[in-house]
Amino acid sequence: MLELKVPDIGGVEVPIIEVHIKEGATVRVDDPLITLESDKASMDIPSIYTGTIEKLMVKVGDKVSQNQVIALISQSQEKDINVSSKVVNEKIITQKEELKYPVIETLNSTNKPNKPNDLNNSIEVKPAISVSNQNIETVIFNNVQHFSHASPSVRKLARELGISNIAQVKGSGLKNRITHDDIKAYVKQALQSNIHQQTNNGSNNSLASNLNLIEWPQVDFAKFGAIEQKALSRIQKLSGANLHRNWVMIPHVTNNDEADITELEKFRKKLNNEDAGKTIKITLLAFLVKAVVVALKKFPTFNSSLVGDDLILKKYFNIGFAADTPNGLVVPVIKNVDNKGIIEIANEINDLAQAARNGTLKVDQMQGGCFSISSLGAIGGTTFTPIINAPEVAILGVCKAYQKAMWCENKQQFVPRLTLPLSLSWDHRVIDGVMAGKFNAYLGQLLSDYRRISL
Ligand code: CAO
Repeated sequence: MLELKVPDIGGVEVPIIEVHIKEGATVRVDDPLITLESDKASMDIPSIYTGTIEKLMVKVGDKVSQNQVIALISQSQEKDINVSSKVVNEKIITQKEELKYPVIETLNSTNKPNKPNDLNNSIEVKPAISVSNQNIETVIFNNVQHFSHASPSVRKLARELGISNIAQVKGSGLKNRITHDDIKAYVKQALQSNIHQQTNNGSNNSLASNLNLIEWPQVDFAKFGAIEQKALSRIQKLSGANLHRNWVMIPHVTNNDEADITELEKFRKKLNNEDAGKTIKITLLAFLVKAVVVALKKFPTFNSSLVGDDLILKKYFNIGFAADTPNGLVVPVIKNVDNKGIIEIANEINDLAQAARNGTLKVDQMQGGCFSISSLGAIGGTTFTPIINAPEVAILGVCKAYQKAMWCENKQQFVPRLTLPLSLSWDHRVIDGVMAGKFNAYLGQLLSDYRRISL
């Protein structure tokens, strides 16, 4: 029985991050036994014997130093391929050489090998590694094709990018060796299919972990003054998670435009005066909902959802509207708006907003939306960026109408016109700027002269 020991690694204790062998397994010369990783580098410790691992003496997380026994091995009769301590110096090795000899490389280097330090021949295990005087700055390319298929730096990159099993990565290098580019291509593909999957099933997987962001700032606010801690409501947590996903996943663009609603507002007031005390108040929102549906019919792409590489174009017209409730934001949906008149829509807005505020909104009253409207008109503002309500592809934000001085050709003077700011956010994967501009302009035309709705 022979001992497989840690070679000279520079007089330091280094943690084991991977153990490549198990008891009973057969290893060959140059097969990696364990991988060590310091702050600066990772390295494989290769076997110098061919045989069967009888006893494994270490585990992941153990800190090891020179001469520590990694495993006991019973040597097979197969003649060991002598591990050459020859290191390829000061030249870029050929592919043939690369297979034969270990190459020393710093973690931050490109493919060009660095000049190695001298190998320490006094240790029992003939090392296929080299160390600097102060720190482990070097790693070995260990090209035993039948085992690891990848250098330590490639494996380190894989670990950093969250690949738990490097065997899943297809190697494009010599003898299927996995390269840095293979790792990057694998991660890119995984990310793309993850995004597709999330688009398809609306799941809220943590993309953030893939974004490699720095940590969120931890602040002791009480250090700076009095504070009160209050838990978010259930609705805030739910809507917040949805809004966050939508903001991160959808490339938003917002077009701002205006509509002259002077005549529409006169008409609305007239209707409300006629019906005063009889039925529900007809709100501007009801007119907006109806006008949006006419615009959706003219621009069907706005009434779609992106599923993988396909657009699902909807032939029904369900419009959601953001309702502010004491517990947070909800979006009730008015179904089949194209079959409803303004008064019916106004009634439904009233009922749904009431239910939203009472907390009695049913799940199906918030489902099936095609397009949403967020109206802050009663409050104020000039423009804002509404967040698209996935899987919808656009949303209309409305701010407070104001009197704008408009040049009147006939009268050759400025006249006050009630002007409604329209902020249209759209998904740039589905809609382009020209189409969005046209949609907003068309909506403006409809609101400016509501007779166009019936055309
Ligand atoms: N410009 C000027 N005034 C407006 C207006 C606009 N764009 N929109 C509404 N108003 C006025 C109305 O005319 C009404 O005034 P009168 O009582 O004098 O007629 C007043 O504001 C109240 O509006 P309303 O009763 O007509 O309600 P609404 O249809 O505007 O809104 C609802 C209903 C449910 C959308 C609203 O109550 C609400 O919850 N809004 C908040 C939406 C929200 O939270 N959006 C942000 C989402 S992102 O966080």
